[in-house]
Amino acid sequence: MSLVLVANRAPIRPTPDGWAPSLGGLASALLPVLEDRGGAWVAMREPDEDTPLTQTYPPDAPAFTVRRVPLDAPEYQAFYQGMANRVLWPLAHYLVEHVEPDRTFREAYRAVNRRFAHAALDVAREAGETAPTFWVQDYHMMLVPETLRAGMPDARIGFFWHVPWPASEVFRILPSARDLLRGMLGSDLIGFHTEGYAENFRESARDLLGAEIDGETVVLDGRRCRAESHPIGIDVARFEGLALAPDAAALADELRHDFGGVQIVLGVDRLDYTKGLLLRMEAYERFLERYPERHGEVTFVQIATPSRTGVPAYDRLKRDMDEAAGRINGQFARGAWTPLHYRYQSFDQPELAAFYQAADVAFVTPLRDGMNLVAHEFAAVSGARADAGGRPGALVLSELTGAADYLDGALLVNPYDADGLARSLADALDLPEPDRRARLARTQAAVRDLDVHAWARRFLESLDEG
Ligand code: GDG
Repeated sequence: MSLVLVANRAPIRPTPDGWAPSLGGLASALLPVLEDRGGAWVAMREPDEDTPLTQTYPPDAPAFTVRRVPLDAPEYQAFYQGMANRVLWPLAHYLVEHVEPDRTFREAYRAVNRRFAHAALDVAREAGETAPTFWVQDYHMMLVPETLRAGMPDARIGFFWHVPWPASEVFRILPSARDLLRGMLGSDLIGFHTEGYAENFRESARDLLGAEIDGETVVLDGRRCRAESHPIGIDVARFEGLALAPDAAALADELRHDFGGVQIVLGVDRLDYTKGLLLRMEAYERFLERYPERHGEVTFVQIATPSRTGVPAYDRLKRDMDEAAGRINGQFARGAWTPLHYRYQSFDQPELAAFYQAADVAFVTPLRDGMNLVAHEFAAVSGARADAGGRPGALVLSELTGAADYLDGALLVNPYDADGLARSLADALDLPEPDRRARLARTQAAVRDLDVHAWARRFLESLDEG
């Protein structure tokens, strides 16, 4: 039976020489599944985008269809920049002060979700399917399952939620909380990164809708929907391959040289207030104040990839980060030593892998994060390098990430505790090599176990069985 994926972003992007897979874990995990099973991927077309509404892929041996739902500028603003990015995103991450409930956002979200669901139903019908498998992705699409269920009662409907599910008392802040829950409960199976998030979801359904909970299953109006933990991972082979590519070690050496040959602490994040970037900068300042003997021996490289520009909170964060970076270098730089290298730009994956490889410590301190794949990528690259005789890196990881539940061997920290972060950073830099190696090997084993291809297989198997 074929598979119809519904996700905000399309799995392929136009390039100067045709089409290429989109970057990111989701496309790399799900493209092979779609190529194998056949079916379709339904995604948004942004207002300024010039892509076909329907195309088959790959062009030379079509295996599946990409169907785009075109959004005009006001819809994009209210549905995507508004409801998704200014309401659901901060709420899921417990950052309630950023939540801006707004009726126009809510209405646009409902209308756009309906269009996504109808596009998915159309594409299935055109293929002659009456009971396909739908797999809906993330917080942009909460109302899609309900409409799919009404249109095709016999379909199998899966949903994956990529961010944290907050405590029921936090989720209920939303005026549309009950509608959103009902929308999701059109699914047969909803996957979360951790058992904690799945439990919060079940509690929300019980508290707000009066649903019954039977083990992992939510029962509402006689319909059953399972909420399970299905932790996502990365394309491990791809990152290990990047680490071991012929010029990878030379590229990493070059970076180390460019940064002055000192110990490197690395942060890689989308520029997003959930990632704890400002507190991380403060903690690094604290570290420099507390350990003057380390001046000249360490540098902090923070890569912040531009994200959601035009949303006021993100534009504000950009200014605050510029200010913090200026302050740190202004106060602490001496002679040829630069304590902080702040890069507001994106890099291609081989470059990113070179940064992972060059780093002594990855400093991953989100305030909340559904999983956090940067931690996985760092461990995969640094681990592959260490296995090939290179230096192992250490991972400092926020305990408020999904990854902290799984990545054994990481040094766990509270991202709100600047003193604790400063101390952990010093500990990580001082970890004796055998200890680093042993810890990294444990983390690497966990990362391999969560490989994104296994994630997709396990989820779809569970959906098929239920
Ligand atoms: C959401 C959830 C969950 C970053 N800068 C560059 C670049 N990246 C890539 C990283 C990594 C990805 O972006 C970031 O993934 P994360 O998991 O860390 O965070 P979100 O983007 O917030 O993802 C999260 C995830 O969904 C999956 O379910 O883990 O909790 O919030 O892959 O490598 N990639 C390239 N250049 C960059 O400059 N090429």
